[in-house]
Amino acid sequence: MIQKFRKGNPVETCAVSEKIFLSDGEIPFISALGEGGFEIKLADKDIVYGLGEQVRGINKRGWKYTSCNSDNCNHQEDTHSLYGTHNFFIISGSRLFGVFLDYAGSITFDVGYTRRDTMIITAEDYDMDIYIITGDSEKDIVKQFRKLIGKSYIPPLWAFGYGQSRWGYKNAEDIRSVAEEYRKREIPIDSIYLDIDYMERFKDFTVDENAFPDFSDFCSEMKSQGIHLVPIIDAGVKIEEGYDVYEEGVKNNFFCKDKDGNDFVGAVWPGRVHFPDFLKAETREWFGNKYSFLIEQGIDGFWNDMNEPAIFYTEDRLEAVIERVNELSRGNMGIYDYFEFTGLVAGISNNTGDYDKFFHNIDGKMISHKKVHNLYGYNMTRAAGEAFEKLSPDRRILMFSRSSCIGAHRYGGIWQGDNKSWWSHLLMNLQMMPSLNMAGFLYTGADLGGFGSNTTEDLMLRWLQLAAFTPLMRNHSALGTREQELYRFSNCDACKKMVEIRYALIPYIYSEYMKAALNDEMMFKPLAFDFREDSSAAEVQDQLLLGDEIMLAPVYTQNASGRYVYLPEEMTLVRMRSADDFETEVLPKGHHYVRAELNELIFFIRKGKAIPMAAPAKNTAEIDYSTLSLIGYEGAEYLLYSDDGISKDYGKAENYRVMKSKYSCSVGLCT
Ligand code: MIG
Repeated sequence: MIQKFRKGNPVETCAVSEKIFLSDGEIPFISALGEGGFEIKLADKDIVYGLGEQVRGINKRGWKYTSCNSDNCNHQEDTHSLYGTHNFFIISGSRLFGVFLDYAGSITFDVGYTRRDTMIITAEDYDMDIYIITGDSEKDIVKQFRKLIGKSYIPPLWAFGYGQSRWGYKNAEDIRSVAEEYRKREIPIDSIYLDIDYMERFKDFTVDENAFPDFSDFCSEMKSQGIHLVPIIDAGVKIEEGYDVYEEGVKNNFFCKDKDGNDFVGAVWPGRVHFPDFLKAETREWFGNKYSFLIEQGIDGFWNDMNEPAIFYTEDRLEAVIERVNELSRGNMGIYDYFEFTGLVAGISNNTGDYDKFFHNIDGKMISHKKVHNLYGYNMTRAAGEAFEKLSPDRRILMFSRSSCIGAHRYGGIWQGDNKSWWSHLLMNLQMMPSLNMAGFLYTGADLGGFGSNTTEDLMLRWLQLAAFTPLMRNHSALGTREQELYRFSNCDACKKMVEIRYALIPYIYSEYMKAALNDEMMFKPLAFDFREDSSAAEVQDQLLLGDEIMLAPVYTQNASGRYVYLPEEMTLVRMRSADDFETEVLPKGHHYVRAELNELIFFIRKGKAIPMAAPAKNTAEIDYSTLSLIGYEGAEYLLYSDDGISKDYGKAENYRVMKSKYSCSVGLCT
């Protein structure tokens, strides 16, 4: 059951796509605080699931999280905000209920941080809709919530293939050489990403003609090798006379305004920019149609970046800081002056104080950006998604964004932002999957190998063993870091085998993705969502269930040749060195130490279940669905979903077929 309550006069966020009538009376489970906030009592063993893109464990208890979309490349235990806002959580234990706060501004969830037995929710103001969802189980609550917010975005099948990206590829030659190196070693690949350097001086919807002399020919050349190019689009539009996007935006009042009604100026990669007012339908339509510039040249996938929006500086803040720094540096700088100086300089970028310097036009009213901050990236992606419906009515286009809010899940996926090449971020990648699924984001994954800092070949190999299962499987790294294309490493052959395993698993991964999307379900679940009565399962923070068939328990520590795993029931361990070199072993319910050498990917098949596997393929187009095998338990059935992977008339009866395994598979493949 879903109950909706309203406080004050909320901004329409379009997070919810089903109309629900307001309930009268008291809000259950939540009590009001004097200042306008809320509190929820937590019993000793209550678990708090959700909050989407946030640091820390699957159980969110014991920290303070703020929904305020931030371009923050420090994803640490003490981080409060990342790029997305997903104000949905479930409390499970002494009571079971879900809460969604439909709100566009900054909001803080103190989940037993100040007092272990209390969750305290405070916001900038209390103009918000509050949804309380009750149900039989966590899964039931998630399903009701997902129905409320509308169907999740569905990408093309090729977006489930391996993608290679790096900030620093400069021109067609660089891209060709990446493709060539993968081809030479026969490592499967479906996509190569174009980061900001493909543009002419970082201008959206331009291509640098020196770097890519004939872009559409280059797209076809890559397509003929089975490779999709995926360009980045940034939120800020460069201020430059003669640049059509800038000029049209100014002429039609498509940009956010400052307090005097002038187009607001910020600085990002292109230098001085205006920010499109994506909260306006006309701006969305205009900006969304601009993607056709690239679609017409053969592009069928995009990633939207810098859309929190990230602001390197605003001119007035920069001036004020420089002035103060000049004052401070006159004479001998005392130690406190020195700290003021470093603090001021460090605080120039992405300063939340800049959010009330610009305004959106919502139904003719000027609304401070601060009040609707978390809707910005969402509406950039929505602009693209709405336009794609018209520009490409019959064929899916890949879209994923950095910033998001609930609602954006209908238009695209998200990647998990600027992580680092740290072992702890491999674990974080895993821990974020279920909370993102709860919020409707199914197409997701982290920068494989780590974005910032230098990766190592063992981290890459272990990360591949998790990313082999995430819908987005993209190796991406930052300018200036160690190069991390798989062919850079001495263990390239082992890495290649992990990618081959991914391709063998794609029929299963795609099938589970589609079932989750079409039925408003989670693809990745905490163990306790299926093993509700098992108090040991409730504690597990480093394993996940994938669909109803698999349990994941990747190794995420360095120099380990195995790990402890908890099995909530008997399962079959699968230890794979390559798609056709693996062994299986039935393990009883309980705690186990499971061996997994560096080159061995381990996962578990649940009791009585089986999963389909394909023969390894060079890319998704070559996966042979006619010769799938099942591995798993004797007599197990698997409901396979498959379709052409590109058209939009999914979910027809003929897309489903039941596969049945005839033999016990503890000795290997069987059909
Ligand atoms: O200020 O486009 O998260 O994936 O490589 C950095 C350059 C801007 C941030 C994205 C990252 C991308 C990078 N971008």
